[in-house]
Amino acid sequence: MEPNWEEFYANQPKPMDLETSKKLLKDFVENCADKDTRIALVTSGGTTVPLEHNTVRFVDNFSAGTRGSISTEFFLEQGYAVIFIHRTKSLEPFSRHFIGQKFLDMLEFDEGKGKLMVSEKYSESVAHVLMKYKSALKQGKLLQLSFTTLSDYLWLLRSASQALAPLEKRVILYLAAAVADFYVPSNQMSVHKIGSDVGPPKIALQLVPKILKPLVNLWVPKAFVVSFKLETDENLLITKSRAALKNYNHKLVIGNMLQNRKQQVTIVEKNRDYTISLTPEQMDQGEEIEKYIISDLVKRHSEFLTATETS
Ligand code: 9Z3
Repeated sequence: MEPNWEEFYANQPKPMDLETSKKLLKDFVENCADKDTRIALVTSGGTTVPLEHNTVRFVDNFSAGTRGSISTEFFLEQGYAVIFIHRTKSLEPFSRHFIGQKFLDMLEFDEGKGKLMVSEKYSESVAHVLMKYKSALKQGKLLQLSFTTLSDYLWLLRSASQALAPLEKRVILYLAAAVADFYVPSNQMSVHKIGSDVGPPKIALQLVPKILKPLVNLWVPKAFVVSFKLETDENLLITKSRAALKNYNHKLVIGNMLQNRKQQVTIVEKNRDYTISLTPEQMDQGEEIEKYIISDLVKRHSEFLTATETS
């Protein structure tokens, strides 16, 4: 039997900071009241599935938040306001450019003047990214909220969707987070660290309810919803993506393969599909596929807005 989403919310405790997040969401959405503002809700990174309440161990996945953080920058570039919901410590827009760099090597301190500066070598690149970041914040165009567990993610997703619902068709949901399919329900989880003294533990994972169903049908029925489908077997990508479209009745599925997700994606609609890819030369030049994905989606969102203007 398919797991029930209402039961999930009835049994999984809310994140402690949900009320604070709801207030931030409310204020952010009010700021986007202007009829011309379009908003993207971008989800990013993987969810954890804790095995214990006092969590020592958890199940996790590979997602680094690359897709979501880059896409957020391109949505902002296209004039969208963005709510970026990401896994704690996964990549974030703008700051991602400096991950892997030695932070302290980028700085210099002038003891005489008591002044801290960015080294000459880095100042142009830092200034370039910093200006974009500060401008997004100043214009009230970027809100970042974070989650760690599957349960936190699903609570936050619901609150964000509900906050955005009044903006109707102006909203695009871009669900790039790698969400766990299996979890241990709160009432079945060990309170303390699972010991090894009684032999190998038997951990029964249960199916996570398909949240796209209430999301598309109840929470944001007018929004332009785009989900992602991740596969490792190429033969399944299109059929599974199309099955998701049929099941949830949203606008688009972006299919991607774990192995080449930075180079190629397939946009799947009910009656057609097409590929967006980077050439090896574009890859070498450091181009990012998200630029082309977002530009395509923005076009599609515009067409959708025009086509439904009177409804
Ligand atoms: C994706 O497919 C994303 O593109 C990636 C991005 C997770 C591959 P990274 O963060 O990776 O850049 O490292 N996201 C959705 C994955 C997912 O869990 N989809 C569900 C499924 O495939 C449907 S919502 O069943």
